[in-house]
Amino acid sequence: MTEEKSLRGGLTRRGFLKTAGVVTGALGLAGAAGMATAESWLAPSRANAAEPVEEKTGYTFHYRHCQCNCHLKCTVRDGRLALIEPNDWPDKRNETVCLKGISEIQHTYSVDRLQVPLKRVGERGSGEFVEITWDEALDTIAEKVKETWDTHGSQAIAFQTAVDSLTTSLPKLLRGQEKPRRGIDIGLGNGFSPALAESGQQGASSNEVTDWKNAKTILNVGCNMLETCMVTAKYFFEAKEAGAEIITLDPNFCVTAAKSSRWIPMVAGTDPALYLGMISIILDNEWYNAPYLKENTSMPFLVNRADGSLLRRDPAASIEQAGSENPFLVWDENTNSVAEYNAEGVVPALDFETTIDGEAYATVFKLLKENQKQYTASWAAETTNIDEEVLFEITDKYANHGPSILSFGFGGGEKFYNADVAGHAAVLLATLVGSFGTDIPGWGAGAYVNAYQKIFGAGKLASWPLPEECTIAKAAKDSVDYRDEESGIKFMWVQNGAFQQIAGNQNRTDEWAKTLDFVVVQDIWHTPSVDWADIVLPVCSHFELDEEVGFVRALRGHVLLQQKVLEPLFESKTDFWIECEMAKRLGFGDVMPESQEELARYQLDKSTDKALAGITLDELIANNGVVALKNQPEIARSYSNQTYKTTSGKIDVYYENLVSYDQALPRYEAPNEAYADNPLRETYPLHMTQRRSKYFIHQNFMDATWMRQYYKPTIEMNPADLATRGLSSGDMVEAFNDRGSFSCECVATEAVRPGMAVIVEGIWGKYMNFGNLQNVTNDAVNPRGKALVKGRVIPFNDTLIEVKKA
Ligand SMILES: Nc1nc2c(c(=O)[nH]1)N[C@H]1C(S)=C(S)[C@@H](COP(=O)(O)OP(=O)(O)OC[C@H]3O[C@@H](n4cnc5c(=O)[nH]c(N)nc54)[C@H](O)[C@@H]3O)O[C@H]1N2
Ligand SMILES: Nc1nc2c(c(=O)[nH]1)N[C@H]1C(S)=C(S)[C@@H](COP(=O)(O)OP(=O)(O)OC[C@H]3O[C@@H](n4cnc5c(=O)[nH]c(N)nc54)[C@H](O)[C@@H]3O)O[C@H]1N2
Ligand SMILES: [Mo]
Repeated sequence: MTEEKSLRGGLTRRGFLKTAGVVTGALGLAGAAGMATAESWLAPSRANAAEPVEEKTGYTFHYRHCQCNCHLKCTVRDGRLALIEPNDWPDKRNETVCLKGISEIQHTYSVDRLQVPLKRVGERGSGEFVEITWDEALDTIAEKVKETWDTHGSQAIAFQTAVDSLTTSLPKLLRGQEKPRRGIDIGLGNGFSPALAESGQQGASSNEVTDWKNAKTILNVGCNMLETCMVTAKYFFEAKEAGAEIITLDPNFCVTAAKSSRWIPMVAGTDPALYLGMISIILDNEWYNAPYLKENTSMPFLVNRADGSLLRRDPAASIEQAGSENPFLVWDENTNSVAEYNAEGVVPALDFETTIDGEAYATVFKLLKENQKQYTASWAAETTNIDEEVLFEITDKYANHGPSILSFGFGGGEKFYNADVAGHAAVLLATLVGSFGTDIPGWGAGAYVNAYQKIFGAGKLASWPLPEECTIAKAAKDSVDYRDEESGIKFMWVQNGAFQQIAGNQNRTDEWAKTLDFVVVQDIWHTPSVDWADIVLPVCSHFELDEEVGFVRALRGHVLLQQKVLEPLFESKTDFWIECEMAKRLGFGDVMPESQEELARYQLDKSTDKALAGITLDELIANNGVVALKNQPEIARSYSNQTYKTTSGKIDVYYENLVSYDQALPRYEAPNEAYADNPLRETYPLHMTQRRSKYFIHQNFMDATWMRQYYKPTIEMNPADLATRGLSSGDMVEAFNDRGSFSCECVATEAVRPGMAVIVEGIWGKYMNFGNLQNVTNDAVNPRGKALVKGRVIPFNDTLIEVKKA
């Protein structure tokens, strides 16, 4: 089996075994006799043992980063995980598990589990460690934290976390900057969400995917939800069976495209052109919902043509002032004069211009029409390489055969330099046809890849109170990247996530990591980040606890509880325990709850959210860890009764803060590197994008052998592109550009558009022939990022490469 060989080869080359040579006696110390390989550790328990010696059932939740958060019923025999099944939920629609969940039986005991606290002895990045005690590890860290506070200030500490550890106090206890301008998953949201002032600003959809069955036309643009949010598959098919036409626009024939009613390929990175072209078609054919635009949006607001500012009652006041305090002005068709937009009886003109006190004004709508003149349907067709007739046809369906859904992903077009322009155009497009806040089911827009998780934020748990000095520092304002000097970071605490994931252009990240004063990595497995640590803290998996009750979560319309399935393996400790120990060592005494149980009770009992009213920990325990939130609609929808938290209280499609960037209304911007006529294409002709796979959650599960048998690292290319390079499937290739290179096998597939190369992101370097795929990815910073709500986006997908035989 070549798979087996490459796994073992990988391990011997760089990873665990070499490390274990330095960490003498690590296994013995961990008290896990026989834990030399996952196989031998696993052997004694069988899923269907005839006469189990000792059997118990435990309940926990699984990862959230695949957006699924399945609740698991686990059978433990002789102290070992033996069987994992979906747990019972009050709402049966949620009883889900996938191969990743089931395979935790192997993955939990993986050879790449961190077993003991480690201290770096070699050069940073070399991965040479010696084992130390927990006391030594935590004392060393605490000393370093205090030293950093004193010499550089607390904001010199950066805390990196994703979504899978539920500690809430540690960043505050460190008083550092949390996820400083991370640049991930915010690209489209940066443009989409300000119009709706949606909290979180991440482009979250306006309704749940459960509403898709009420739609007639669904445009799914660059979202592979059947792999990236597998629990939503049933709603996808429910919609299809109910007669919805699901049209997937994707450069590649992804799994979701394959199951859609129709797949329309397009040029990657041209999503803004797609949306702008559709907007023009809608305007030209007057397919927009004019009464909706007048009533619910900023389209009738007057803009000063000279400087782009919106006209207000008091023009001198700050633009942040609430709309009701300093109202925007519109042209009232009743009185033929300017009027406050929110005054009684005003009928605002939509398509209008006038001169007031010698200055020229036009409505937002009028300016939009002018702005769109350059973005004709034929321009959009040429830019996206979608047939003009097809573009017209799908726009007609979208506008005239609703209810319609506009769905985009957090991958794909999100990871381009121009993503905010696409997001802005998308929200405009959806607004033109009246998608938001309507009473008609099945209208909506946004990212549905995580929509099935309480879009209203229902189920807000109370947060544990900490002393005032425990407050997260704001990331330096000018900082657009961790690695900028302006970020001022000296100390990185990587609790969850990785150096290889947080930025493009890995070689630059590596250089930066060498300059840091101190790095802590707190993880379950030996990810590539671990090698960069000064101190490594081994954490319990979601199955292990040192008490009966663990973390609480409120997602998918339910409150979910993590309970003990297994005793902590090896020397691992819970994230919660680490947090409490740090609190003591940083001089905060006993500010933390005494146990996770006390924390869980507090979070539930003190919550002011009506959806949690009356739900107690005891009820959760009695119901195997799953209780439905109170009074939840069967299908959740945002912005009911047309309420928006924007300045005006209307959908604000005109971005006044971006006037100086000429982006108050979306103006087309090409990708940074992967644009059609980039001269760089002569040297690096292939456009490399990354995707996710149902077999992994980013870098998570790379060490899960039961999953890895289905996948090995490959760079996927169109057969024609392999042929011109004299390559065929299975050849070892090197992918490279000026930033760096990596090497793995190539595979020919018609699913990949000619001129493109696709790879699953997150692959650990040790499973590659050499290098990390992040070595080649683009890290260009769009200067507009500073003005965007969530800062600049990392253009991972905006990358050109060449591929040759290795
Ligand atoms: N199993 C699993 N599920 C996951 C994750 C995981 O790692 N594993 N990660 C989660 C996270 S954090 C995220 S951000 C989401 C992402 O969820 P998605 O957005 O669904 O993720 P991707 O796999 O990146 O791919 C989206 C699609 O975009 C296409 N694409 C590439 N470039 C372009 C482009 O320029 N335009 C258009 N229109 N399409 C393009 C790709 O071919 C791909 O089919 O997934 C989440 N779910
Ligand atoms: N080139 C390229 N890079 C990318 C992307 C891309 O498309 N291309 N996508 C980007 C995107 S969208 C995202 S969201 C990021 C995701 O990148 P990460 O944030 O790194 O995502 P995960 O792999 O889910 O990381 C979770 C880490 O936390 C650990 N972990 C899991 N559970 C726990 C726990 O309970 N406690 C602790 N302490 N640790 C735990 C896991 O072992 C793993 O190391 O990657 C980004 N990087
Ligand atoms: Mo993400």
